[in-house]
Amino acid sequence: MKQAFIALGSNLADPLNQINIALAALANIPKTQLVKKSSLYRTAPVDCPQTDSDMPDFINAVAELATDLTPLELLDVLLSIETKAGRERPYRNAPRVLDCDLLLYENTQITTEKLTVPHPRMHARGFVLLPLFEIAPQLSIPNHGKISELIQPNLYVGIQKLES
Ligand code: PH2
Ligand code: MG
Ligand code: MG
Repeated sequence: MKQAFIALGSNLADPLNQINIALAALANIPKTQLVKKSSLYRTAPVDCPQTDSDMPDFINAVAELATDLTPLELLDVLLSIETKAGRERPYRNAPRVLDCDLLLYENTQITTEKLTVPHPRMHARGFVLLPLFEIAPQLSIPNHGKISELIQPNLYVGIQKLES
């Protein structure tokens, strides 16, 4: 089976509940096992068009999967999980009930219109790196090196790990 990492995020319609439902949905993907899941994190919005005061905080988490699906098959399943949660896309980085991003698939690099792996902004985002580091401290990210070296003090700003 292949190793894949997924980032989950929500800041609408009871985000804590949305992320727990999404984790359960990941555990039910065909030909796939949920290997690990991170804690849930409450995170301040990053790169969102509304001012931070209007924009609700996110709940974020990361999961490790073992899968026999191809990256594009997995992407389609993730998009269907988002759709089932009621995801709409009114504009870029709009508030969302569920965002389900394929971060990494083995050590492969993919650049197509539909899919870019590693996820192009993951190496600079605390809301991805901190939960990812929690479950995979030895990980290396193609083109960006060891996750342990990407973790910098500034990434913790605006991020709170929730007790499980
Ligand atoms: N997702 C984004 C943009 N900004 N900020 C936080 N805190 N969490 C997210 O999941 C997030 C974001 C685009 O997908
Ligand atoms: Mg995203
Ligand atoms: Mg997305």
